[in-house]
Amino acid sequence: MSKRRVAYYYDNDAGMFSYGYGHAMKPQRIRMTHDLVATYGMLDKMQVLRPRRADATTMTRFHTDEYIHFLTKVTPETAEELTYHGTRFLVGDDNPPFDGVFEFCSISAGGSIDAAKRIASGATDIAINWAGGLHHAKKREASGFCYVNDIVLGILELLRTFPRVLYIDIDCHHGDGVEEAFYTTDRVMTCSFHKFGEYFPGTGHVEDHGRGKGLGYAVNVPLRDGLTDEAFKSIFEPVIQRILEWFQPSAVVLQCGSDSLAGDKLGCFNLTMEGHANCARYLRKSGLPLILLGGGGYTVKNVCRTWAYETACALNIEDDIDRNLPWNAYFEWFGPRYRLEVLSNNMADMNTKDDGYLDNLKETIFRQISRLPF
Ligand code: V1S
Ligand code: CA
Ligand code: ZN
Repeated sequence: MSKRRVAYYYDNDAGMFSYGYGHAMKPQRIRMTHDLVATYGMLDKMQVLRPRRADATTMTRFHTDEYIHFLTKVTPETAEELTYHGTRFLVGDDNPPFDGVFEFCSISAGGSIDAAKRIASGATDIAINWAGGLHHAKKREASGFCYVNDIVLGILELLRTFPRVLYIDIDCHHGDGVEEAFYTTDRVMTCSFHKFGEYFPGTGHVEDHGRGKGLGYAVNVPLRDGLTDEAFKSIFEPVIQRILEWFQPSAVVLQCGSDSLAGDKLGCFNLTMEGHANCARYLRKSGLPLILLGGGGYTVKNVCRTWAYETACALNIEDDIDRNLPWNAYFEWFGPRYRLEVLSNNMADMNTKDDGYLDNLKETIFRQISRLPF
C-alpha cells in the first residue's frame, strides 16, 4: 500500500476569524499550515476542495435546535441577553461569542462532513480537514474552544455507509465530546490518548470504557507529563493494533491535535514532529479509509510544521521533502533554524518511571478490549 488518493479540504476564510485578543486558539494557524503545504508543492499531488458550509439543520443531527439557533444569532453584543429559558450556552472565557462564530463553525463542520462523504463514496482513500477536530463541543453546549462538534457530525455521516468507525484522538486533552456522543454504541469505538490529572477537561479515566451496548467501545489512555516519542509509540502502536484486530473498523478518523507536541503553550507532553506524525503514518499503512482532522495546538509555528508534515505523510512523500523550509509568507515565524522539525526538550518523562505505569495501563486496556464480543 503506497500511493493513496488524498482529498484536502480548505477554505481560506477559516483563518480570518479571531477568538479575541490574547485567546490561546488562533484560527490563523489553518492558513499558515496551508501556506506551508502550498509552498512545499503538495497541492498538485492531491484533490484540493473547498468544503460546503454546514447549515444549521445539518448541525442539529447532533446538537439541539436551541443551541444551534443560539449560535446563529449570537454576537459579542448580544451574548449576555441571548438565553433560552434562562439557559446560558457559552460560559467563561474559553468560548467567547466572537464575530462570525457561526460561520467559523460551518466551515469547520462542513469540511469534516464533506471529508466523510468523500471517504464513504470511495472517491478518496484519505481526507484531510485541518480546520476540524473540535472534540469538546457537546450536544447542548460549547466547551474548551469548541462550539460545533465537526467530528461527531463527520462520524454520523460515515455511519450511513460503514458499519463500524474507529475514532482516535492524540490531542493532549481528552476527546470528551466525541466519547460522550458514542458512549453507548458498539458501532463507534473511541480511543483518546491524553494528559490526565489536574488538567482540562478532567475526564478520560482508564476505567471509563463505555456503557450498555457500548461497554468496551470507549478506550482511554490517561498519560502523565513529559511523554516522549518512544514512550508514546510503546503504547500507541500495541493498543491501536489490538483495536484494529478486534474491532475491524471500516474507516478511521484521527484527530491530530498538536498540543501534544513538545513546547506547546497549553500542552505538557514532549513529542517531536516525527513522534506525532508516526500516528498518521501508522494508520496510512493500515490501508483503511482515513480522515485526518486538526484540533488543539497553541505554539502556532509547530502546529503548521506538523500538520504540513502530516499532509506529506498522507501523500507518502514525507521522506522526500526538504527539511529546510521553503520560502513562504510566514517564513520569519520559523526562525532561528527555519527547519521542518519540532524537537524534544529536557523535561522528565513521568510515564517511564520505575513504577511500570505504561505496562499496567496497557494490560488494563488489553483486558477491556479482550472482553469485546467478537
Ligand atoms: N489549560 C488551559 C486553558 N487555557 C485556556 C485559555 C487561555 C487563554 C484564553 F484567553 C482563554 C482560555 N483555557 C483553558 C482550558 C481549555 C483548554 C481547551 C483545549 C481545547 C483542545 O485543545 O482540546 C481542542 C481544541 N480551560 C480551562 O482550564 C477552564 C478554566 C477552567 C481555566 C481557564 N480560564 C481562562 C477558563 C476556565
Ligand atoms: Ca486526546
Ligand atoms: Zn487540546
